Amino acid sequence: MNIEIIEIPKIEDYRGNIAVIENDVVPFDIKRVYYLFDVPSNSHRGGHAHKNLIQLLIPLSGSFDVVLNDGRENQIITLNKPDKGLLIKPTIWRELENFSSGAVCLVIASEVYEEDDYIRELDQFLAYVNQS
Ligand code: T46
Repeated sequence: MNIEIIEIPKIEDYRGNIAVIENDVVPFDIKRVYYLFDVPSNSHRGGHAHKNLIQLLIPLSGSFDVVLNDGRENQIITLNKPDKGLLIKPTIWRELENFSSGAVCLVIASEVYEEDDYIRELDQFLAYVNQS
């Protein structure tokens, strides 16, 4: 599946840690940053795929599961370390669930927000990946 775990470089010392994301950490120019917070534990986010967008998801705090489907296989990745992010390339269906209390998901994105880039129906996504 077209995903990758990215290690975010960090500087550790007795005062705590700093993780730094510059452009060389992600394989795209950063165009947008957003974050999910105050997510109820029974909530599901995502439930769509992107045609072109590449994103890096980072659990800044707490944990959550990312359920992935590329049209051929499913995979579940638990994100729970703020120095490990999940890179999701285009045409992968994603759902985010099992948010722990206080979880914060930072997302670094390759494009600005564009609704036309979303495929929000699973059957349309499966038709889209099976035609290409
Ligand atoms: C993704 C997961 C991890 C904007 O106006 N600008 C934005 O940059 C974003 C991300 C959203 N919105 C609007 C669009 C909807 O009216 O905010 C509303 C909620 O968005 P959505 O239902 O897409 O939220 P999630 O959490 O299901 O998905 C978001 C991202 O959209 C998506 O790319 O991969 O987080």
